Amino acid sequence: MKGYSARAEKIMSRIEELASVSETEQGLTRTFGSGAWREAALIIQSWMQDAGLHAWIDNIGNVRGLLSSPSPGARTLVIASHMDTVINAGKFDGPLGVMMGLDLLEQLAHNHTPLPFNIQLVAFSDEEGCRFHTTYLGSKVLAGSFEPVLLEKKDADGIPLRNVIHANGSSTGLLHTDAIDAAAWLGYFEMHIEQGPVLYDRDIPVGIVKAIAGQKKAAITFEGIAGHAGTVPMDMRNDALCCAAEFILAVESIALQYKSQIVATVGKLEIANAASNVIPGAITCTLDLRSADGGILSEVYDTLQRTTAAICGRRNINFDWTVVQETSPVTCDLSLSALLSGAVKEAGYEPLELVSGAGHDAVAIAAVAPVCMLFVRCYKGISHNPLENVELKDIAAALQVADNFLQQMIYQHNQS
Ligand code: HGY
Ligand code: MN
Ligand code: MN
Repeated sequence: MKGYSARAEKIMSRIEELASVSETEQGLTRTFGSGAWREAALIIQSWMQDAGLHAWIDNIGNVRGLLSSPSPGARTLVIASHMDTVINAGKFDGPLGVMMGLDLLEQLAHNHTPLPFNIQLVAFSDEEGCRFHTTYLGSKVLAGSFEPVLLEKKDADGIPLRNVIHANGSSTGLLHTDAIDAAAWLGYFEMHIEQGPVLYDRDIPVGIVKAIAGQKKAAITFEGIAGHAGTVPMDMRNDALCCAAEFILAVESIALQYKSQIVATVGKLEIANAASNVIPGAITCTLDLRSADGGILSEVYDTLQRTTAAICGRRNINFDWTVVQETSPVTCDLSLSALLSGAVKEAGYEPLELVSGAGHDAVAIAAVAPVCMLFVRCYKGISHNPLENVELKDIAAALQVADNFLQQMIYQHNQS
């Protein structure tokens, strides 16, 4: 179970290969249901099969590889992360966890390690939610919490999710059969880049995730009156963009008041019928609010809604506020995290606990199973950016920790 450097190099070469599978000429973009997404799924499935796993692609596009235990009625440990990306992404966010999981199972299969529990590797099909603006589609199906209403979600071209699933040859009527029954779960383990600067600043290769921040996401539309840029006097305008600008600065200033507990981002803004000589009449933008403290999250969210109403009232602008997603903060399982902490120490590293500001598929799985996560250091914490980078030695360190963790789990279950 050694040879971590060689194993890390194989993982890195697979990550590089997946990074070349993109729906864009320049950069890496691989969103749900695209040709590149389908191509990557087939590549991952073939690697799983070569590793000796029973592999298949389910109806939501998750790529799944199973190592079965000889014990009848054995429960299942899922090791997973996602294969979809944001727009112009880095190559490690998601694929690192899948490729490290594939390596772990490849080793177990190669060594014919008798397993007291099943281990299922999953490459989730849509964690980022970039195409349909709702995240965790793949992990929700696995957890049995996929809401059929999501099938009506439309992408920027007006194509419903339902159609994309059918176009990929899958059946929306069978999505419920792809869930792992709640009683069958043993636990969930995800390896992921930290996407923050702590491990880099502390010069530690790995970290244990204590909790995952809760999120409230909204789409907000500001409706003013479009007009001629040359003829409407300044004090007679209903300029939707100026209203949105005041809203955006209010988001920043309110979040700064809670800066140690919350982050707030307006990541997308669209001007309807934009033209340099037209007073903007309609704006749509997004709000992404996160906190590990559910109370603070709700308090700031409510404050922002009231503030928005006041700004629009003063400016005589109508606004519409639509909730896109709400997820409560998730606490990782204490006993699995304790095992992970022991595995970190056994590998000779300081067991540092971190809260994840980024969302992960573990959030959806936490509803049905105990979850734990191992963070891997990334360059200056940069992520959702082509500059995202991970060093081979840190992949090797994380593999050693993950091996220790799995061996501990196997040992514990053989004792019980
Ligand atoms: O937005 C997130 O936290 C994750 O990258 N989906
Ligand atoms: Mn991710
Ligand atoms: Mn991401």
